Amino acid sequence: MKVVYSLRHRAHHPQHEFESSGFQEPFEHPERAEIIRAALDADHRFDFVAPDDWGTDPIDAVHDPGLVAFLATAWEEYQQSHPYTHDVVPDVFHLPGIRDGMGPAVEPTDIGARLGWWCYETTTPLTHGTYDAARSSVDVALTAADHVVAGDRVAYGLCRPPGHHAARAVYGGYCFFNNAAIVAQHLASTTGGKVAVLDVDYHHGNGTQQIFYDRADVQFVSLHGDPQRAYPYLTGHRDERGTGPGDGTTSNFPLPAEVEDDEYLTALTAACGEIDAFGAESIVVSLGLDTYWEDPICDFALTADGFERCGRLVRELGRPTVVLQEGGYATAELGVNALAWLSGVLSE
Ligand code: OKP
Ligand code: ZN
Repeated sequence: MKVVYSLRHRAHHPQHEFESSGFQEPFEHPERAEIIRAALDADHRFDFVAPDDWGTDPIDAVHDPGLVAFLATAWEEYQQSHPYTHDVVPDVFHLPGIRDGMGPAVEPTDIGARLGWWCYETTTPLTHGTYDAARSSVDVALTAADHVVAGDRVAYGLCRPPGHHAARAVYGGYCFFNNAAIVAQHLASTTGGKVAVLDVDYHHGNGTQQIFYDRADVQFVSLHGDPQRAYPYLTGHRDERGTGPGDGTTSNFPLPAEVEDDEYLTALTAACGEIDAFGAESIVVSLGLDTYWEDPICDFALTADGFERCGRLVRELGRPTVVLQEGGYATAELGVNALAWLSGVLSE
């Protein structure tokens, strides 16, 4: 299996994460990707390839072009008023209630205010190298997709930073550009066939769902912690099924805390059934490993053996598959867990 990896991910390395009313050590840090790289590198079944440069057009195909333009210069612009700031974070957010009944807001010109226009929460700092790392994550994802278009049954993009919380015109949740959505759009437009995004990260992929919510040709299927208790709280309920031409092309499986392998695999079997019924010709997997029992910020209870079984189920769908890394914060176990999931998807 091809593994697409770039060391440019390391340029995104926040010092702090403002979460639960305090500064934490960032959960989303460079070591995550390096642990996975080392585990796959030591296994002869994986061939490492470097990403190509895809430019910004595939990003602008799913995001507001203003988002790319903003992220390209925001960190440097912020230094002019706040020199030597390592982690740039918004402090005033664009919530619709501010102008309730007074018509829509217009984008401010102040850089601090623009941060809260494009970003929706406080745990996703911009650093000096964030834009470069986020661009490389997209390149990694698209290059993995390209190998699948060229005939590989499956390819893995070791994306970092992750992408599935980035919506059309806002970033957040450790995500800047929605790697999975960019790949799904690329596959839909280059192959002309139906595409399914299967999101198995613990957190609901609100960004991917939103981008394709009215689309008949791209399905979004997600298993995740119930938004009643789990980030991002506002999306991922069972009754969110798509809209307009996309009515029925979104499927959500919110799950209870402490869910174990067997119960999870039952839900995943149902999710795969929906993909089969939709008639997807290719599949993009948003692979979060934060469903692991020891994950420090989540509450599922999957094991490495469960991950292997999950990979097998996806394999049984028998479609060309692009697997993209999303979350997973039990750092020491990430290599073993990625290896387990990918071994499952490689099985015969
Ligand atoms: C990214 B991915 C809640 C803070 C939530 C953001 C979590 C982003 C997860 N108090 N912090 O889906 O793994
Ligand atoms: Zn997650």
